[in-house]
Amino acid sequence: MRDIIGLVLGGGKGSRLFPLTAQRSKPAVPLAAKYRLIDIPIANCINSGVDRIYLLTQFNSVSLHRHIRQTYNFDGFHGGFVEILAAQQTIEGADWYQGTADAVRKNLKYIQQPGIKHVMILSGDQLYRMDYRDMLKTHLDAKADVTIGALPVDREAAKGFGVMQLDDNYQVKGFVEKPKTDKEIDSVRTDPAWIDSQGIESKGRDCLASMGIYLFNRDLLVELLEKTTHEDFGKEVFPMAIDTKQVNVHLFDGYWEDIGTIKSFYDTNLELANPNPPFEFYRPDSPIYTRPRFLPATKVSGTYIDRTLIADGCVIEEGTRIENSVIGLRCRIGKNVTIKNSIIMGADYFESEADTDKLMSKGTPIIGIGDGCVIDKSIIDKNCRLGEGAIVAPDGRMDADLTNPELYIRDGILVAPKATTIPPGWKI
Ligand code: ADQ
Ligand code: ADP
Repeated sequence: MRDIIGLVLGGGKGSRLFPLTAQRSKPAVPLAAKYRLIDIPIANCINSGVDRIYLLTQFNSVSLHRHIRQTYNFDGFHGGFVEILAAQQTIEGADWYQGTADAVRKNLKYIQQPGIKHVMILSGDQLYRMDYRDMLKTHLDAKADVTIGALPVDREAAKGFGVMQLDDNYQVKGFVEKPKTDKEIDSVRTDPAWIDSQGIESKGRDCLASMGIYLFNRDLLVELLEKTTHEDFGKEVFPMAIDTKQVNVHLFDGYWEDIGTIKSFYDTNLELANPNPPFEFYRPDSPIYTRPRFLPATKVSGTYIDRTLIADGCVIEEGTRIENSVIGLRCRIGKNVTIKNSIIMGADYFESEADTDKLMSKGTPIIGIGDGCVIDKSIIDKNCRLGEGAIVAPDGRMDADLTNPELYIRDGILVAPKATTIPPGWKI
């Protein structure tokens, strides 16, 4: 694996995860109580022996930089690194990455360094565990130019992906990005019997979806990007490359979720709080890493808690009830609070007693969830202040932008952006 580098595509405009991406770049969005999105592809790289990793992102938020710097330190003998390649500091400028291929093109100089033969291109917003060594083996055995991770999906799901069709030599001969009509899907359909013949139960699935995981021969990648102005891999690069290059697939049938929208992010996080979650963050042979923090254990008293993940450094007081939820780092949850079906991301820091005394004397809520609050179907980003007795829930609304306080409802989920203050007694 010494001749491979990993390139993680850390986010376009981030609009599908807004407002979680309002103040931070997408890779820094907190996940599963104590991780961040970027920890997933980086862990897969490290556990597969890919230890030279570039992270392409649109803006380099302070929290992303701190997280990478404090988490991923390789020793000097090892030669590994994780480096952030940010398009720029803000989203308005001219150098914004225009698409996935354009983002890679703008960083070709890093790929062209000596000793690199293969480039692994990964998405920054997916939850899965994969050993990329298996994918490299598939790629080398087939003497392929490019290998694409492929997941069998049904026709309905296929509409959200790049869909591939293979010829008799297992090479990709058809590629349609996000097919809309049945006719388009039929044009790239795969016989389920073929999927069964590969040792994967097709269970009615008749499409091969691109997982957005690409292994390129370095020189070919450079050639494809230098000779064209294609902006996107799925929309332009692959549909063109399949005519002239050997594009293969690496089949995968494990747990894999795209977490690039508020709805999928919410559903995936809550699924992780189940007693038997579909994805385990800890596995001795391939753990997911994150920043080591020196936080005290969580303190809980007189509380009913069910199907919930709770991170370190929280204080949860009496009479509180928490169900089917994710509670992030340093959460302060007051008395007689009800939290259901929600993600509370926690806080970046603990407020001192002097600070909280001052805030309370002015009637400003302190960071955390005030006594008597009720929270349902919501995502409360970090450092929010919920005043006593606030009722935070979408109240049946599906999509709305609220002001004063600034809150957003997306797909029936209420989202409070980072550091929002919700006054005591507030309700929608
Ligand atoms: P999408 O996920 O819709 O489809 P895209 O929006 O291009 O594709 O995102 C791919 C990854 O690149 C994501 O991690 C995204 O955040 C990141 N990204 C997007 N634009 C970027 C930019 N300008 N700069 C940096 N990073 C950027 C893709 C493929 C499909 C495939 C699905 C699988 O196009 O063929 O089926 O991924 O999820
Ligand atoms: P995480 O712990 O989730 O990785 P961050 O990296 O965003 O969170 O920030 C956590 C650390 O940053 C805290 O331990 C603290 O040292 C510092 N920090 C961030 N914001 C503040 C703030 N407003 N005041 C004081 N310290 C802060």
